[in-house]
Amino acid sequence: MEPILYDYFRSSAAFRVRIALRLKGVDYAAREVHLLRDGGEQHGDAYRSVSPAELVPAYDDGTGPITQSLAILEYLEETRPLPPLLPATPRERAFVRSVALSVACDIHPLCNLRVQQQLGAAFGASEDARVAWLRHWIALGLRAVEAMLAGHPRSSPFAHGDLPTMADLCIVPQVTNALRFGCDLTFVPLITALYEHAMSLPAFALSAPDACAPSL
Ligand SMILES: N[C@@H](CCC(=O)N[C@@H](CS)C(=O)NCC(=O)O)C(=O)O
Repeated sequence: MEPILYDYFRSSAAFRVRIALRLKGVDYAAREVHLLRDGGEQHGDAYRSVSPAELVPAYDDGTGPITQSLAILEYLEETRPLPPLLPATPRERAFVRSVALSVACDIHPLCNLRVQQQLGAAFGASEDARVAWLRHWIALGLRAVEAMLAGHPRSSPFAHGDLPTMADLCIVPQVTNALRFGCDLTFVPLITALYEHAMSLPAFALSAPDACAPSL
């Protein structure tokens, strides 16, 4: 069966997987789960049977749905090893994973849609307050990632040398979100250069929200 990606164009977690699928040349069918329509299609019974956590992405190649973008990336890496998204040695892989997890575990969850909705519903946070929240956590997290890159001998043009890895697949969507929310990125020059380089490549540019927005 043709693999299915349960997807939403603005989802940065799904963006990670879209890049991986393009880099690895996997043809797939995107199935939109609209995170805002009708109160959020992720909360409907149909999608809950795919993702009990009610989050995108999910990926199903016929073996049953896999949730969590990093688990999907690892699965793709094991089942479709070329081109690799992890480097050759355990120490290098640890670096790549630590950068990827810094984005996926330390920044992204604080900025998720349901967190923003709860800030408004339970604490009366205004739109401005929610944007300030997002900018705060994104800046804090990206500052850490910038320092990790600065301490790494091969952090150009990608986080680990000449080829994209899971680290870049997490950084680039996070920067896309940061730009969307008007974050000042002048204090993270390595990340900014990495983003610009990555987005000059089709696998990244064609997976970005602007390129994947559903046509009206
Ligand atoms: N850790 C999960 C995070 C998934 C996630 O939070 N997805 C967001 C979109 S980027 C979502 O579905 N949000 C829906 C909501 O907050 O209701 C992963 O990496 O896949």
